[in-house]
Amino acid sequence: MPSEPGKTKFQIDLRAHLREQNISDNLVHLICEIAEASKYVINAVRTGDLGVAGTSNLYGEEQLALDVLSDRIMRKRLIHSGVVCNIASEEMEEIYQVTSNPQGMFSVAYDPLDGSSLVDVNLAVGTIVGIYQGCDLLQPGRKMVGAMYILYGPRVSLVYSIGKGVYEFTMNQLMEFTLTKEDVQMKPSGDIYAPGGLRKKYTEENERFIRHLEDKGSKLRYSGGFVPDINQVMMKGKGIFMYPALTDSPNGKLRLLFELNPMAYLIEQAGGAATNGKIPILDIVPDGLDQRAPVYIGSREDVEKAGEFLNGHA
Ligand code: FDP
Repeated sequence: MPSEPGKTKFQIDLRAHLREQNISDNLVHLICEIAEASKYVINAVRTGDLGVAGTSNLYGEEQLALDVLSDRIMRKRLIHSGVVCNIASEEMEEIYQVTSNPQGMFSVAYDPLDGSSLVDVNLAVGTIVGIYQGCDLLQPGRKMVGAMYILYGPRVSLVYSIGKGVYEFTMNQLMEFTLTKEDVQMKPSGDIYAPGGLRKKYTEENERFIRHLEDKGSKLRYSGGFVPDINQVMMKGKGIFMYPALTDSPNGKLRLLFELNPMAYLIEQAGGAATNGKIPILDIVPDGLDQRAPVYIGSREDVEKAGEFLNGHA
């Protein structure tokens, strides 16, 4: 990959890198706008009031909960980007139409602040984004043209793919995203597992799968934040995250459009896999914005093994 004159490859910033990817100017613009929005989200996370919607500040103005504020930041940026057709967010009940003309436009499904219940205990949270060409958001995730997440941890990192591998950028002291990892790849199997959900509500099949992971020497590595937990699996290049069906919630907890599809797209691009136990997450045809699904995502062989346990073949 050619570098900007005077810069080594790993100092290249997001915009310069995207311009080298042979994609439309609109898509470059969109990804950069989302990256810009994330700078305001991280500022809100670092300095904002902690999830006290409905309370007033010193001036008697109503305070917004951080997830609501993050949603407004993202939505405003997307609306004014000039390249977005439809927007769906975990914080909105309906699709927000910016324009009905799909020409050269993209639609975006996002979770502005995933894991917001972790902010008050100062754990890592993130923004998750899926990008579709045109105006249709209710398509299988495999139709996405790009996906990304921004992780607000001790450092801020942005991990994206437009179907040409997975790249990680990290925010520097000037609040620019510069390339820190390219062509992120998952190993076929790993020794980390991150299991969401209350274990006493696991089905017998999931219980047996967990015991299998423990027997093979996998270590528990679960923070309770989907973005940092996936980031760990992806950047260590091994292991599995799961949020299974529970006895009282057969579709698990995590949402297909806002959480699972973007992460499944990124993990598949890194050579991993993501399934609901029956079919790949990216092949699920969504029947609504709020659709949920069980998920097993990470190293390919570990995800396949989950399927074997769930389908009684193990
Ligand atoms: P949160 O409720 O804190 O917003 O989907 C949201 C999410 O967090 C994910 O980030 C996380 O993986 C999951 O829920 C955690 O759920 P459990 O506490 O049930 O494990």
